[in-house]
Amino acid sequence: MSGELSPIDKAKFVAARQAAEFVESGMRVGLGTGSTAAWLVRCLGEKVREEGLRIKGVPTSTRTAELARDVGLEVISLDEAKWLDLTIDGADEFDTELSLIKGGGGALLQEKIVATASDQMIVIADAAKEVRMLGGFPLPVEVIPFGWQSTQALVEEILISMDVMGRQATMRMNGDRPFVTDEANHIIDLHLSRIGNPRQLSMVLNQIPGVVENGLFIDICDKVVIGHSDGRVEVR
Ligand code: ABF
Repeated sequence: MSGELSPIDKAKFVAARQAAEFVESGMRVGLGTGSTAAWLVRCLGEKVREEGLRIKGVPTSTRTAELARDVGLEVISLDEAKWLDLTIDGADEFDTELSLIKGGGGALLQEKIVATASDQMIVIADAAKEVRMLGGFPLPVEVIPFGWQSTQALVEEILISMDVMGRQATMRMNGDRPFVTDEANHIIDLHLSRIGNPRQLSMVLNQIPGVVENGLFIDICDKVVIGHSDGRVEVR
């Protein structure tokens, strides 16, 4: 399945393969989005076909749902599952407290809903995703389309009042149109460089009426499986 991989893909693959070992028959499993999570879905597909693993998967995006079905996983909705044993997903950044930035792939809302409806969340990532302080990766904020420019102005005002480093907020685009999420919303990316107090920033952002959710995942992740390009894997 893995063939000849680039160093970064090898790191993602070994993390995903290791994390797949935490999945047991009978589990309801949240399936993340992104290239690392795609490796996980393929590894689980292989286990279903070759080892008789029986699981029900709840995808966090239409992309992941398609891939999961293609590799032979049984796919159900979160409403059908109601609660999950485990979610495994990628991340854009993680720190020593296992706080995360997610949403670079545009699926943060479903990812957060699925992860918080799970007994356990495991993040799979290549070693380059580890940071001392979150914020180098632009923080995605999902906003409803109605009045998004007013919402963006409010977000910018709040960043100024919080004295957060780097205050640029940009609408994510898809060609010449705003990017549209699976939930028909838009995403504003915050270019902050460093986020000194992620918990406070997350709470303040989510109080703005047009904001649906933001990409800071705090106290959600239980474990990180880190893949290295030489094939080593660390679990924290
Ligand atoms: C999802 O995919 C996201 O929350 C995160 O933005 C992204 C990570 O992508 P990749 O695994 O391709 O680096 O997990």
